This record gives sequence, C-alpha cells and structure tokens, in this order.
Amino acid sequence: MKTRAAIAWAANKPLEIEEIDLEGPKKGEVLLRNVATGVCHTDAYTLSGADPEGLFPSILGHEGGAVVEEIGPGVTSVAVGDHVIPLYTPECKTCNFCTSGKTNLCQSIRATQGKGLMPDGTSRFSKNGQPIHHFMGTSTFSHYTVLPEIAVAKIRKDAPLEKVCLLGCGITTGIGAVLETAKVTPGSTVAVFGLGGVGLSVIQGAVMAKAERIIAIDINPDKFTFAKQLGATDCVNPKDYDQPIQQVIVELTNGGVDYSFEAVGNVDLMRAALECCHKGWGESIIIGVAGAGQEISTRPFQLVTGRVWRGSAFGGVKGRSRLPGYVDRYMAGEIKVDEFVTHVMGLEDINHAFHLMHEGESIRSVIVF
Ligand code: NAD
Ligand code: AHE
Ligand code: ZN
Repeated sequence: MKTRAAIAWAANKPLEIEEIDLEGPKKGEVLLRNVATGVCHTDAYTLSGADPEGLFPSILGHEGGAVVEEIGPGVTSVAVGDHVIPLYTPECKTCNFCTSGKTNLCQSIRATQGKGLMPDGTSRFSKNGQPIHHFMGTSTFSHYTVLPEIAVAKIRKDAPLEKVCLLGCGITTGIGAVLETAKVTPGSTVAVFGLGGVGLSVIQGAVMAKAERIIAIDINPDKFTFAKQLGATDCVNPKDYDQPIQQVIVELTNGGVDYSFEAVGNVDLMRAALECCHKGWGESIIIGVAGAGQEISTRPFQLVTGRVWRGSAFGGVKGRSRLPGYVDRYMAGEIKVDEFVTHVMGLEDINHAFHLMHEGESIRSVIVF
C-alpha cells in the first residue's frame, strides 16, 4: 500500500513529506494507522546525526497513538480496531530480560530494531524500490506503519489518541523514572535538570511520590511557570550563578538532594546531577541521551562516599503490562497530559515542530494525521 510519511533522507536536513510504499504485516506483525504523534527530543537528536545508531534514510517518530488496521498471521493479542500505543521498548514476556523481573528492557528484537529493520531483517518501507529504515521500531512519522505485535500496548478506546500519544515516550519516561526507577520516597528532596516534556514529567512523578521539595533547573526561564504549576517548589537558572550548579544545589539543600534526574542529554550536566546528590545516599538518574563519542566522568570518590548513578529508559515501564494503567491514570485526572501539548499541526508542518523545540518555544508539538 501507499502511505504518507516524513522522510529523514540525511542528517541535519529537513524531513520531506512524501508518499512511499509500505508492505503489509507479516507473521506476528500488525498494520497501524497513526492518528497522532508527539515529537520528542530524541527524534531531533537522531536527525542531528549525533545518534551512533542513527540511520538514513529513515522514518523517525516514536510517540504515537494508533488504531490497528490489519493483523498478520499468528497475531493474538490485538484485533482490528483496537487502539494502541507503539512501544519502542517492546515486551515479549518470554526473553530473559522480560522474565528477570529486574528491567523493562526486552531484548527479543533489539538487534534488528537498532539496525532499522523488522525482526525478519527487512524493512516494510521503500520508495521506488529503495528501502527506508524504520526508527526505534515505531516510525510514527508515517500515517501507516507496521510493528511487531509485541511492540504495541492495547489501551482503552475512550482515551484521546491525540493526547495519550505523549504517554508513548516523554511523559511516561519522566514519571516512570521517579516511580519505577528511583522509587522516590515521601518527604524526599528532588532536583530535575531540564524542563522539557521529560523533565516536567519528572516533576509530576515527584509530586505523585509525595516529594517535599522539588528543584527545577533550566537555562530557559520561560519553563519555570509550568514547572511551578506542576509542583516545583524552587526554580533555578544556572546562568544566574557564578559557582558550578552542583554547588548551588548542595548549598540550597543543606548537603544535597536525595534524588536527581538529568533530562537534557548533556554529559557535564549529568556530572552536576550526580554531584548535587547527598553524600551517603543520594541517587542520580540519567534520562537524557548523549551523542556519539561523549562520556560521563566524575571522581570515583563521589560513588565511594555513597552517591549512586543510575539510568532509565522509558521510565523503567513495561509497555504492554503497565502502560494501559498510565492511560487509566490520565483518564482519572491523576496524570497531566493535555497541558503538555503546546502546539498541534499537520504532518506537512513537522519541520516547524523541530524548530519550536530547538527554540525552546514548545513543550510538545503533536502531529495529527
Ligand atoms: P526538550 O528539548 O523538550 O527539553 C530539554 C530541556 O533542557 C529544555 O527545556 C532546555 O532548555 C533544557 N536545557 C538545555 N540545556 C540545558 C542546560 N545546560 N542546563 C539546564 N537545562 C538545559 O527535551 P525532552 O523531549 O524533554 O528530552 C530530554 C532528554 O531526554 C533528551 O536528551 C531526550 O533525548 C531524552 N529522552 C530520554 C528518554 C529515555 O527513555 N531515557 C526518553 C525520552 C527522552
Ligand atoms: N541509540 C542511542 C541511544 C538512544 C537511547 O538511549 N534511547 C532510549 C530511549 S530515548 C526515547 O526518547 C532507550 O530506550 N534506550 C534503550 C535502548 O535499548 O535503546 C545510542 O547511544 O546508541
Ligand atoms: Zn522520546
């Protein structure tokens, strides 16, 4: 069949909206009609050429809300007409990662996913016979896309797909990093570096975890109003200080925070986030993704003296088992999503969504097909 999609032909070039060819679902696969997709900073990161796994040409996008249009042979867990959220972290429920009880990082199709291919080693997308890569196993910047059955979370049909698409990455990632990865305890002090869709959702998660003090840090002070509305108790702009930001936070908290979260993707900030943690017990969670060749560093003494460095992908959330519950919590008014949608546009304007993100003018742009 044909589908309209935004193609990333090369790094750092605007996406091009074109009609391309899409092969139907094979065994264990489903054809999805995307209704809406968010634009996450990770899409911009890969488009920039900084992603060591970045491939071109490809169809980016991983924050979708979709309807199942067709199922391939052997598909049992979803049916035509079901509403789903595509999962870049699938959940096969049988690999040793899934059964470990220790991680959400299902590895059953990770190798082919990282190569921009479906599990059988081929792409479903092409243009004039030239294959186009999938991205993160989801490629939600295409009206129609094909995914393995294990990479879709079936959700309730009354949830608006043009909103809950944001639960496909940014919002779940931020909340999950607090509740599932760090397991922030009531009364804690939390610092969050970066107030995009992810960092602002860390604030939501910290409020849900009953953190007492939530310090929001960003170099763009325009982000502070929404951060405070969500529950940040302090807003700090590193540009207002001469000292390193970790020193500012340690002084502000009489010794450091219980938990910190890096939601920018800047390795210097990752160090600051670790070093603003309290001696003896403070935990820092890396959420941001850093470019090829970049590395983190700190004095080992920081860890010897009890600080803990951890990371979180998709907030540690197992998509098929747990994401429907996040949708329920949104529908019950316990998770804010609507407020994160600052811009809505058609696929033809998707490059503007990237522009708004780079200018710090949006929290999330939602593309409606
Ligand atoms: P975003 O672009 O919407 O927000 C980033 C924020 O960081 C902006 O408000 C910006 O002003 C701020 N910032 C930039 N430099 C800063 C600095 N030096 N100090 C303080 N703040 C600074 O991005 P997003 O969509 O919220 O994503 C944030 C990061 O998380 C990205 O690296 C993204 O790739 C990553 N991410 C990771 C996961 C995961 O599963 N680990 C999931 C989603 C996104
Ligand atoms: N491909 C990059 C890493 C990118 C990355 O870390 N992706 C996150 C999700 S970001 C969503 O916005 C993730 O889930 N990572 C786990 C995984 O298996 O990819 C690189 O550095 O190679
Ligand atoms: Zn994302």
